[in-house]
Amino acid sequence: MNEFEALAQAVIKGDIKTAVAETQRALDGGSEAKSILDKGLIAAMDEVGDRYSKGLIFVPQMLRSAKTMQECMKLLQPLFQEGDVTSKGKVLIGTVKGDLHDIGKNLVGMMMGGAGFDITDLGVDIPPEKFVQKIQELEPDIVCMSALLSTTMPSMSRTIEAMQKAGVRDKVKVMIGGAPVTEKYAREIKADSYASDAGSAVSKAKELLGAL
Ligand code: B12
Repeated sequence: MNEFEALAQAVIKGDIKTAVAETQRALDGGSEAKSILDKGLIAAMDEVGDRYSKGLIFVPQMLRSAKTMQECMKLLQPLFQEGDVTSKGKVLIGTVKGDLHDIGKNLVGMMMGGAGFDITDLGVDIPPEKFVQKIQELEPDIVCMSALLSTTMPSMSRTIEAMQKAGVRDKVKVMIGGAPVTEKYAREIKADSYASDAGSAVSKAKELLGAL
C-alpha cells in the first residue's frame, strides 16, 4: 500500500474520472510527477498484466486501463519538460510490426522530447521498410524501437537487417526497449543501446550522442 493506492486502483478498474482526479490530487499535494508515474500508473499496469496472465481479466479491461493511464499521463506530460531544451538531436521512434502497445513508447518519446530531442513518432505496427524509408527521409540521429510481445521482438532484428541492406545502419544509432527486451537481446541483434525505462532511455540517448 502506498500513497498512490487510490490512483492505482482506479487505473486497474479503468475508472478514468477517479484516476484523473487522483492524479490531480497527488500533484496538488506536492507529489513528484515521476513518483506518480512509477508508483501509481506503471505499478497499476504491472498489476493489470498480472491479472491478465492469471485469466482474471481480459483484453477489453486491459484496454480500458491503458486508456485510463493515457488520460492521467496528459496531466503529467508538461512536468517532464527539462529546463534546457536546445535541440539535442533527432529521434525516430516506433513500435515494431505486429505490436500495438504504445504506452511505453509514448512515455519514452515524451521524456526524450522533454529533454530536448526532436521526436518523430511513427506510431505502432511499423514494418522494417517504413523505418528504413523514414530514416532515409528524416536522417535521424537515433532510431528507437519498442516491443511488448515476445513474438514481435524479432521484428527489431528484421528492422536492423533491413537498415543494413538499405545502407543506412551506420548512419544512425539504434536503441531498443520494451518489457520483454533485454540488454543481452540488444547485443545479440547488434543494437547500439538498450534502456529498461523512459528515464534511462534519456540518459542512454545523451550518452549515445555524447551530449551529456
Ligand atoms: C495495456 C496492455 C495492452 C493494451 C495496449 C494498449 C496500448 N495503447 O498500448 C492492449 C489491450 C491493446 C493489449 C493487447 C495485447 N496484449 Co498486452 N499488455 C498491456 C499491459 C497490461 C501493460 C503494458 C503497458 O502499457 N505498460 C506500461 C508501460 C509504461 O510500460 P512498458 O510498455 O513496459 O514501457 C516501459 C519500458 O518497457 C520501456 N520501454 C518501452 N518501449 C521502449 C522503447 C525504447 C526504445 C526504450 C529505450 C524503452 C522502452 O520504457 C517504458 C517506460 O518506462 C502489459 C502488461 C505489462 N506489465 O507490461 C500487457 C502485455 C504486454 N500484453 C500481453 C499480451 C499477450 C497481449 C495480447 C497478445 C493479448 C491478446 N490475446 O490479444 C494483445 C496483443 C496486441 C498486439 N498485437 O500488440 C502480454 C505479453 C506477453 C509476452 N511477453 O509476449 C503482457 C505482458 C500481459 C501478460 N502478462 O500476459 N495489451
